[in-house]
Amino acid sequence: DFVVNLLKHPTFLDMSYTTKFIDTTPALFQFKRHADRATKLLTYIADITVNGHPETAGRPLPPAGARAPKLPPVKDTIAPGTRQLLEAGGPKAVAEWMKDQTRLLITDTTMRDGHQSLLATRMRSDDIVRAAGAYAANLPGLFSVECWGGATFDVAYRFLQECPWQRLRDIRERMPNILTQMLLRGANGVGYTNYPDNVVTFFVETAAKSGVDLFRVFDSLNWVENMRVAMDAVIASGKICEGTICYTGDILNPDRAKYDLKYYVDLAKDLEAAGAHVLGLKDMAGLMKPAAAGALIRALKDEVGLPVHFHTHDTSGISAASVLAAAEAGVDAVDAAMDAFSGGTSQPCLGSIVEALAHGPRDTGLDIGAIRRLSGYWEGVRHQYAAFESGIEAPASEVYLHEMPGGQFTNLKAQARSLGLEERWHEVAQAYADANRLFGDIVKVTPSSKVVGDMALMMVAQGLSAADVLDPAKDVAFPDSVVDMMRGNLGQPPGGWPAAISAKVLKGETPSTERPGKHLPPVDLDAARRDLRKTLDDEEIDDEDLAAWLMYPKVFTDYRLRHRDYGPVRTLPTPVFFYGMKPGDEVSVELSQGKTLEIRYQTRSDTDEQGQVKVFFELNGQPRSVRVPDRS
Ligand code: BTN
Ligand code: 3PY
Ligand code: ZN
Repeated sequence: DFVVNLLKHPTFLDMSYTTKFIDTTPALFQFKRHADRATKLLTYIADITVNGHPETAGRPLPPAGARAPKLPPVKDTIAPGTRQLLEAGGPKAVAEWMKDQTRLLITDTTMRDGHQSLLATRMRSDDIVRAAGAYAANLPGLFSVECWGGATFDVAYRFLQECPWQRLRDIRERMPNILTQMLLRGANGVGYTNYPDNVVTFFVETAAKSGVDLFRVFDSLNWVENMRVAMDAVIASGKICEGTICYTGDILNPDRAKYDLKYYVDLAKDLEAAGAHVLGLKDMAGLMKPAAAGALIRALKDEVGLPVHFHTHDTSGISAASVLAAAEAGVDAVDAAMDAFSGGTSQPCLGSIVEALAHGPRDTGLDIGAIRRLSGYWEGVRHQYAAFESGIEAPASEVYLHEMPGGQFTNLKAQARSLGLEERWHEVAQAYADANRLFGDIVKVTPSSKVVGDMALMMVAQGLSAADVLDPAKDVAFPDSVVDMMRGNLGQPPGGWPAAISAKVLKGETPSTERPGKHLPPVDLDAARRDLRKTLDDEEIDDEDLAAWLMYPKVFTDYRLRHRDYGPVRTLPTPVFFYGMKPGDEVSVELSQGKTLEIRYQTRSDTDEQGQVKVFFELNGQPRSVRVPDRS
């Protein structure tokens, strides 16, 4: 029962189950509310220095002697790129241009899926934005840079205490020539549930204004009906709509006939008819074997008029072979991650794909030296996040059994650990496969993948087999997410939900088979903005804030309340943010253009009778001290 309660606990459900000291001691920072930004930052640094950061406690440290990530020399001119094509000719011109290229077009996913899949999405804006100018100048021939959406949106607010919109605007400003790409979960936006149509539309409009050029839109059950609102909003905004198929099963395996070649080709035609400019082929778990990639892409190129953009994950270790097969079959663009952020649950290796195709018909034309040098920067960045490494040591063919998306794998492993099931991981993997079959063999990608994961953890924790789950004589307490999905609140899978599991979960309740958004009343945006302003003591609420709050009311307000206390912590270097400072350390922090703080840590006092520690700094040459509670 402990496990069922935990699985049903709201913080577990919304994925904020990481314990955070600050949530349990809200009064801690109250008195600093009106302090200036520098004092807030010094207090934050002092607190982390004395008490550590809750997210890195007990986790591996960055390698001893790791040096700060160093950017390569950046060329002093920025050549025009795909962004200029979009501006000059609009999305259809970009699509036509894609089809005209003989070279293979490359998307770099490092800033989104790369760290989402390898480092629990924890990469901070400071490390990302710093690289954007080098991409613009040194790699202007990239097709796009995936840098926004998916899990990066809520993780920025929730765990990094920074604004994802500012990240987007900063990237856009420094990288004006390459398309920025985001991952949008259709009617689920960047969240885990269906939102009202006008909320989805408002989010897309705001993202388009703040700098997204290409929206990869998918639905977690491949239900095109549930993608239209998001796709229409992208099309209306003048940006590129990449209508996306999620790939599951195995088109080569007659036992997986539910997802055969015809299924995917029909889906592609539906997406083309729905107005997609580009066809996305999203292999989120890395299941597309090389021969399948060749056959599927040949069929799509033959039967659909759209350029095809292939995305995969390297969990199996052979995804680069699929990319090469796709290239051979005529795919227009593929995703890859910079070498230092590639492999494993992430994308295949960008530099190696460029090398493999060099001097052949699909030569990417990218500068391999520029790629190596930028990857050197990313290597330094990755070292800073050792605390978030998953510890996966080798490729795993087990992925073909469980079919977990790369972005979920490490997350589910962490959940299993928090339930004391880490040693039973292979049972979790088997249960995940069993749960998938119970649900009728569905597409597993956020948010449907989370439901299958919840179900798998429950089955392992309670020792239930698939037969036990269906046994009418056995009372099973299903996770709330499972009940929600069976009610129809994530939409409909091909063929509907199996009667057996539906009846057992819903106990006679009639599920909805309509599009969830059809029944969600529109949100009054003006009233919502006024309410939010009231909650935040009349602080200014712009469209970006409102769009965030509509999807994540608690996550967003908590972020804003913490911001009053911590100040602009996004400006701190990553090691300082996660580990504080050591005596003699000195950092330079750019608060805004032209306003820089030189912060030098000197020393700290012993803990006094009130449990407080006094921490001594030099701020721009002047002595300053702050007091923080010792909770260590
Ligand atoms: C977050 O984890 O919500 C954002 C990072 C800030 C965590 C701070 S560090 C100072 C204070 N002490 C904690 O244990 N948490 C907050
Ligand atoms: C996400 O939705 O965050 C994903 O990465 C799905 O693959
Ligand atoms: Zn992915």
